[in-house]
Amino acid sequence: MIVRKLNECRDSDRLVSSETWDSTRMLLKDDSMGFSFHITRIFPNTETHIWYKNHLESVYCVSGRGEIETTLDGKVYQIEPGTLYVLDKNDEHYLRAFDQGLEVACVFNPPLTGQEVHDKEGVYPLLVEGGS
Ligand code: 9YT
Repeated sequence: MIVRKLNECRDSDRLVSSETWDSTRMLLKDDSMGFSFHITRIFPNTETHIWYKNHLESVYCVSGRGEIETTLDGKVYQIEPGTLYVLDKNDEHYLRAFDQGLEVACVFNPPLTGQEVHDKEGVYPLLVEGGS
């Protein structure tokens, strides 16, 4: 049995930060579950370019509002509490958080090890801009 508390994880090296988000990696590869689990905060009024070429990811919105735009076809999907989006095709996308920011729960397959650098993951924070 594994039991972890978000606040305790945030006080450890499980918390990683970027220009436009931070993420607490509550479950990682060395837990041997076959997936990793993260609580990620996307900062208010930001846009992040994300392309996880080597990972599948599901993202559930706990709070806040934003949108996701898939770069291949330009489709825009609204994100609100209760929305799940699934990058089942390793979809390259822009993730935008509006005024309140976003808090999301993310699952990765294969699991992250915790050592990934952003470029290797395909995460490229771009810019901070006005929100919608
Ligand atoms: C929203 C999203 O894609 N979050 C991913 C988790 C975060 N980038 C991390 O832990 O690396």
